[in-house]
Amino acid sequence: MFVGKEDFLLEFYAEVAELFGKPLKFCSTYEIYEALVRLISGKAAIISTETRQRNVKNNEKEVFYFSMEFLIGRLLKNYLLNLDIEDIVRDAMTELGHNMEALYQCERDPGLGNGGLGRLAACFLDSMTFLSVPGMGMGIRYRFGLFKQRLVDGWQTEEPDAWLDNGYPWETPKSDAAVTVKFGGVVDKNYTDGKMSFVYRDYDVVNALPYDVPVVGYGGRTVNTLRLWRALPLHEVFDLNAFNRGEYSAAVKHRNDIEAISTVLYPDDSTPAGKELRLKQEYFFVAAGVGSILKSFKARYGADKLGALPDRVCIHINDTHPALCAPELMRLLLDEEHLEWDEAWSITTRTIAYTNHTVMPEALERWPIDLFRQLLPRIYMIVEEIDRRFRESADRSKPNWHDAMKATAILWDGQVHMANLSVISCFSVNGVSDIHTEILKNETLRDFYALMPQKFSNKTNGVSHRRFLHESNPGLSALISESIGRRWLENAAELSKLAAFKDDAAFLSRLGQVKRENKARLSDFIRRNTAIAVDPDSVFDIQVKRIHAYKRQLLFAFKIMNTYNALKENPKLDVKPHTFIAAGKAAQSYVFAKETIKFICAIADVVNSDPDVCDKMKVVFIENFNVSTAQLIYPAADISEQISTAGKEASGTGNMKFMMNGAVTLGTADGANIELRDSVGDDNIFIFGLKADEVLSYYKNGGYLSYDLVQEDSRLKLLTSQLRNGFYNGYEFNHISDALLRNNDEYFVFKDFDPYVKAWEELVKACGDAPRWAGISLMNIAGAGRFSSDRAITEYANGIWHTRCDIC
Ligand code: 26V
Repeated sequence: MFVGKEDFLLEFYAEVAELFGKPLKFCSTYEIYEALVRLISGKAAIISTETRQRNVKNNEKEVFYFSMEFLIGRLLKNYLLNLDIEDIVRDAMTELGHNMEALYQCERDPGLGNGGLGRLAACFLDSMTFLSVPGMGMGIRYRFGLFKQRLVDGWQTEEPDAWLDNGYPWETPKSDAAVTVKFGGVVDKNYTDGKMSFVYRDYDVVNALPYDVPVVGYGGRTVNTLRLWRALPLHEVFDLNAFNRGEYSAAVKHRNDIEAISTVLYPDDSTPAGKELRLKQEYFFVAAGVGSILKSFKARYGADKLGALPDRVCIHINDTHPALCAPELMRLLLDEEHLEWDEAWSITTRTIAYTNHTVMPEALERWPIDLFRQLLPRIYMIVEEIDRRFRESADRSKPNWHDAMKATAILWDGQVHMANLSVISCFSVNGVSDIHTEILKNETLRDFYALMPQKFSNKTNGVSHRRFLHESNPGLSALISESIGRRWLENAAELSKLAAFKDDAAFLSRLGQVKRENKARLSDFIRRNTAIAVDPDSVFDIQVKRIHAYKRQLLFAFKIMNTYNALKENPKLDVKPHTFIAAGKAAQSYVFAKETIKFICAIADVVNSDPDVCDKMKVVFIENFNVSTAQLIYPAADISEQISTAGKEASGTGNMKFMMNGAVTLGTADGANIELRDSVGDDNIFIFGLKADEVLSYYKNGGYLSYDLVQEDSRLKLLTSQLRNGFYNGYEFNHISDALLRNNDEYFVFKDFDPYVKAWEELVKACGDAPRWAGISLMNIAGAGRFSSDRAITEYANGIWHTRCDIC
């Protein structure tokens, strides 16, 4: 790409001249950053064209990964590393007097997702591209990403994330690929020659304009595309009469109503989001994406070859949010391509695959039928017909057939059940960890599993080890490469070779040094952002993730307070100095989660200002957790807190990111934690607490009374009384207290408290033995290969998509 620094500089000068028409020395840091992005984008465009030509030549089947969320993070450093030109560019920039870190900081981190699901989609794009899986990501170009979190007196406040304000130099609008999407209106049924046809009229039209972002794969062989759709009016409608009456907002209402569709990302909510705009978003990007796929398929293979669609295309839906892909593809095949139902259904159900990401009943999508029918009348008719035919097929001779029908119906109780629609209309249904898939098969989707077991499989999640280890932790990356060579970047399984260094004192000491440097880096960040001074030589015990009752940030908080209470009672207590770090956003309307943040901040206030304890412990809540802050946090962790109520966390992916950075997991037997344990062995992970079947049994049969448990445990008694007796600067935590005592502690925080504290004490003991600890940490890095998204994507490509996938 660039032979050396001089070669790079030549092209860079040309880029600057073309972009800004002024000498480099008059350019701002931001302009230098922008020119760099444009230069790399240009190179990516060339590889992207080559990728497409190669795929066409080889007649490759393509995957379209539909996701409402893509948390891609900053791209510049990642792409320079993937193209192996970071050193050259760094040298060149230093020569020009520019600091590379400052240039990286210029990039906005697009927050186009809520958490794990959105980041998983981005890791998958990275791995698909590295493995040359032909494919594309399909999403929405939200003008505002997830809100920015600011803490005011310990309370979360939300600010809009106007990430596009200075433009986003990685994106290119593709007006020739725009698609028209229709909403509302009326459907007429016509009977001619005994055949029914449907005429759709009086609808509203929206122009879907795609913006393409290049996905640069490691090694620079392949560049795929992330296509983000923006909603615009098809024709400019300006109400001149309204304008002349001085009603300026009425004059532009048409434009605003349409643009609203791609204006803002919906946050995860604590209540089901029965919101019309959200449904509009889902249909908008599905119709745009499926429309464009069919258009290019026909252009390439001919309209008479639609029967071959499942051999050439796989549509993957990331959770149920894009589930309308099925009825939309049916609509196009029936109404525009004039296929018969059976043929259209056969094509559709062999083209689409579905991943489920949660078993939380309140998170399973459902839409009120009235809203759905009015917004998408033709799609509703098709859903009704899918539902009718599925019910017809039910075997009524089976005992309990009525219960099974209730559990599997798409239309039930006035609602459209999107998970059921997805299972019925997809050829593949997968969970995201072993235990999650088992729960899907045996509980959540058991009636479907009984009917169609062949559809179900497990694909345990994975994360990009290139972003979350190589890019985020350059010290560790260099140490690994020095020890086992650079092949691990392409084949994460090679990390297992590190196990050979388990008893190598020199190596372990260097591993400790790297961790110390990462902790110092995070300590600096904390000092700059919170004014709290933390000791990089203390144990960094960290929980970072979305705030939710089932993830049990409360358990972490109570452990911290219990340690504080114990120290107050016995100041001579021999505890290793600890820094407890939490971060994560709460959904705007989730009152309990917001109170949890306030609680952790209140604990931080008490602990950090108490001279009796503050050289033994510090508590920090880091604001605005996002991909960029995550990349600073994971490499600095000693302890990774993965403490959800067993059976609730589908997989978790933070657990994997911590692990590959040498943090040791303190966790429950939940999600992928169980597979982390299989990978590192019982000696290198600390698992505690109720098992998923025990939790289920308590839900079904009762037998747990949180109030009684509190009476029996003096630690819990003190902790609960502090919640309401004004201990925290007079503040009373009523939502937390009610959830634990009046609502009988739905997530078993108190039940798991004692085993949790014991497991942590074990862990801290291990931590005090430096060589043993370094060995445990090393075994975690060595065991992390399985959790690379390269492994996950290889399984998707071979087991579901049946596409090309280069073995690493
Ligand atoms: C959303 C909500 C919203 C309403 C209240 C309850 C609730 C519970 C969970 C969710 C998350 C829905 C989907 C999701 O983001 N799942 C996450 O997907 C990750 C990638 O597979 C996985 O690692 C996480 O365990 C899973 O929670």
